[in-house]
Amino acid sequence: MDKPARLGLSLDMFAANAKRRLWCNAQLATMSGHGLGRVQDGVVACTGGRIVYAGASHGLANFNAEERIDCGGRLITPGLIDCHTHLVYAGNRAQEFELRLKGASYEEIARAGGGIAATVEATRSASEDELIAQALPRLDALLAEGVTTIEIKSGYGLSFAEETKMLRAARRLMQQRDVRVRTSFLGAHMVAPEFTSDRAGYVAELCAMLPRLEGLADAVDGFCETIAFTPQEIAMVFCAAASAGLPVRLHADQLSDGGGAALAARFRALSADHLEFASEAGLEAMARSGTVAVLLPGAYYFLRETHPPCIAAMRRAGTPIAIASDSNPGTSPLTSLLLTLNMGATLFRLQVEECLRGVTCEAARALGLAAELGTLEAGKICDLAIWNVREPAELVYRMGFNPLYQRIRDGHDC
Ligand code: DI6
Ligand code: FE
Repeated sequence: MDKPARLGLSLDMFAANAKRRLWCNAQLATMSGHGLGRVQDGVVACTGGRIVYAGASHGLANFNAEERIDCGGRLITPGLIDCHTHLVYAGNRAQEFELRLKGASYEEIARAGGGIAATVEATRSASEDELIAQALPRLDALLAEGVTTIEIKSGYGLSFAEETKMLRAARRLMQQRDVRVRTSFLGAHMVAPEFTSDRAGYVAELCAMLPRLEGLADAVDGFCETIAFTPQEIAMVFCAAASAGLPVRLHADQLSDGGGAALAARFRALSADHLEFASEAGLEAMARSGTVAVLLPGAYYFLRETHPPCIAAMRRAGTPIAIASDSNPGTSPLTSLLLTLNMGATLFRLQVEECLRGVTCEAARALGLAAELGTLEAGKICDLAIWNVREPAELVYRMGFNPLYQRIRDGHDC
């Protein structure tokens, strides 16, 4: 049970992609339907990188496998999806962390020129290759725990050239590692230093950037907060995103209730993220628009300046819930999705199935990829995580322990 997870590109991936492979003698958490979709004595069959069957072994008919993989009773889940990260950036903010330990608040540090601005300076000074080199160890930590898809935001460049540098670096990670990357344009993270006395000018500039991204971003994100952008400013960016044909998502109601949840719902955002201060009406509007609530317990834990989001209101409203690392240098220097699950359960009192759905099917939905990823179902891309555990709860319960046995992406070992 102790085979180390292999990282990097597997050389035979192209040949393996076409293969008819069968994983048998496994427990499954398919994540289809409403719960964990548990199957004892399950199998997953795959052809051409797609699942053709996932379920009880006795239900599989006429599959002529070229390769049969005995899983020894291990648990198979969909490959994990980290649907909110700021993985690409330069430098770190350990010194700010020390200031915060001495009593300074996040907002005080931001207003004094630290915070996001400090990372913007470091990121602008780094080349695209340097950004990749600095992101890789963080990415490797996530992949080692079964992540197969990751969302990465820009937002530390704040000019067209610097934002697109970040997005290109994020996309190029797919050439360096066996992972699927989805990118979000987060130019509306902070007003660029060149525009501090011309906020409206910066927002107009952002809107003008969107049609020029040329496929580098899969979505447009924004930071709606007293220390960042107002709902009116975000609405302008979202209108420009709609014109450019890009879906939106929002950092909403993290430090105060700015009506971000309702704003996201109004624009039918894929997700609204954080939501510590979201109103019940906002969460209800999100449920109606199918906007996923992405919870980020790492930021809540690390900042210690907020209260937990109101999970009870989300459950009452039926708001879909995902959970993500928010990996970033300022508020969540976290590169473990398994620890994120544990934090979701211990800090937010999420149930095991809410946590696991939050990094599989609901995370896929938050990225607009629910038709392709996030469950073990016929027709979906065959991204799997095979674990040295028997019970799904073990993935949430442990802290700082990695039971990954094997990662499978597009049907091949990686
Ligand atoms: N909310 C956050 O928690 C991060 N960005 C955002 O919009 C913080 C990013 C940072 O402090 O560098
Ligand atoms: Fe974030």
